[in-house]
Amino acid sequence: MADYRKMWESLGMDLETHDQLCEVLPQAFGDVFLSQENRPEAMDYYNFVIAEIHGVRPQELIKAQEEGKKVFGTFCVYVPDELIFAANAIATGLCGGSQFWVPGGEKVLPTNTCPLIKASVGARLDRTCPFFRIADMYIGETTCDGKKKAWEILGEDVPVHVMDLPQMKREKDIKAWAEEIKELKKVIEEFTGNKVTEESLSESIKLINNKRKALSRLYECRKADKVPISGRDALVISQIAFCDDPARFTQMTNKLCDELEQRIKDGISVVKEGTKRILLTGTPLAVPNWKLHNIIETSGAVVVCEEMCTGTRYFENLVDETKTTVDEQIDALANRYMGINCACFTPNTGRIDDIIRLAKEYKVDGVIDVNLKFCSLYDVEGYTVERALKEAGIPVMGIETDYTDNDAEQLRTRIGAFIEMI
Ligand code: BJ8
Repeated sequence: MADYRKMWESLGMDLETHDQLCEVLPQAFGDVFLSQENRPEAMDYYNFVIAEIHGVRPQELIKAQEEGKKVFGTFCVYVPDELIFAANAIATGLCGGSQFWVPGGEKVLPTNTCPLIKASVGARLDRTCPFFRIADMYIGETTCDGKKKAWEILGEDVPVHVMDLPQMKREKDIKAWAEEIKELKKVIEEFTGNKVTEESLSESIKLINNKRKALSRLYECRKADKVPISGRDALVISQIAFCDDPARFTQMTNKLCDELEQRIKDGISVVKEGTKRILLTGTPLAVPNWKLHNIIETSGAVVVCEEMCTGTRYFENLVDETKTTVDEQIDALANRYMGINCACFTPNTGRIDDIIRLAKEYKVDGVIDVNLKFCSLYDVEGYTVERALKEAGIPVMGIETDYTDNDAEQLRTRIGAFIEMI
């Protein structure tokens, strides 16, 4: 990795602790990714992004700030990035996926809080992630109780705007979400000093839709009988989508898809014939959480789809590009974002329908329903998910895990047995 110490220092980071993270990440990436055979050549770009994850993109963001742009750190896939880019600002995802940050979060949060929240808070308070230092403002939402309270703690350290996400999907809830988006527009305009116009919003709607289309094309390739890309590689691409420059990400992902489509034509697969195909569903896998994919794919199966926020929930459904006034565009945004099926909604039958549909589309042999420890939303919904899958005759296994490696062997045994059985 190039030397970014000066930059990290100027961000007020704790260099000593951060060095420990820099030491373990390349090893983990090497073990999980570079050890794979027959990877698509276009993965080189994503390898580079991960190798330089605390360097290249942070440097770009700082340069943009020097040119007068604001950077917004966003937490959940309900936050409409389109508005941020339309105000000539930059959005970057902030969810934390490493155990490294968890103890920092536990200093201020109860231990029995989900690791995603603890890691995100720890990354900020321990000053060990450049993205958390760079963001001028954080945008959170009211998806779950843990996050709602975490914003109050983070708000003491950095400006935080919280969007009040409705928890039902009635007509009036969609209207309420449109109002929240309008409110966010005001906040962003004031903070950046830039106006969101019909033209700029129309442009950014296209920009983000194009990213969705590229991801959707990637997932389409994973439906092929001969699987052209591993689940691990697809996962890291989904994770990078949250922080990369959207136009470049789209271009690189389309380039990768060209290669994958050629592989499909040539009948090239990254796994041998008969390898069991798995759909993962549940709580998101924020970067660098590669644990489950790694276990599954080194136990004789391949992950072909993720019904997750680091997966189909992130890119399915486009924002209507035909609207011509800002108010109509905001309604279109509200409609698209309220179509995401997070377990914080009640009822959330759309998610069950999605899982069954995806299981068929990706021709999976089994579904693994994963829950991050202490996330009661997905834990409770697991009951309905697993019942529906059983009724549909699709083998399913529920697991609960966190970011540590303590349960890796136990998971390997259980997942191995599941793969044997299906
Ligand atoms: S839209 S899944 S990204 S909220 S896992 S922090 S819910 S306790 S991450 Fe999520 Fe948005 Fe929903 Fe997706 Fe809380 Fe559960 Fe933790 Fe969660």
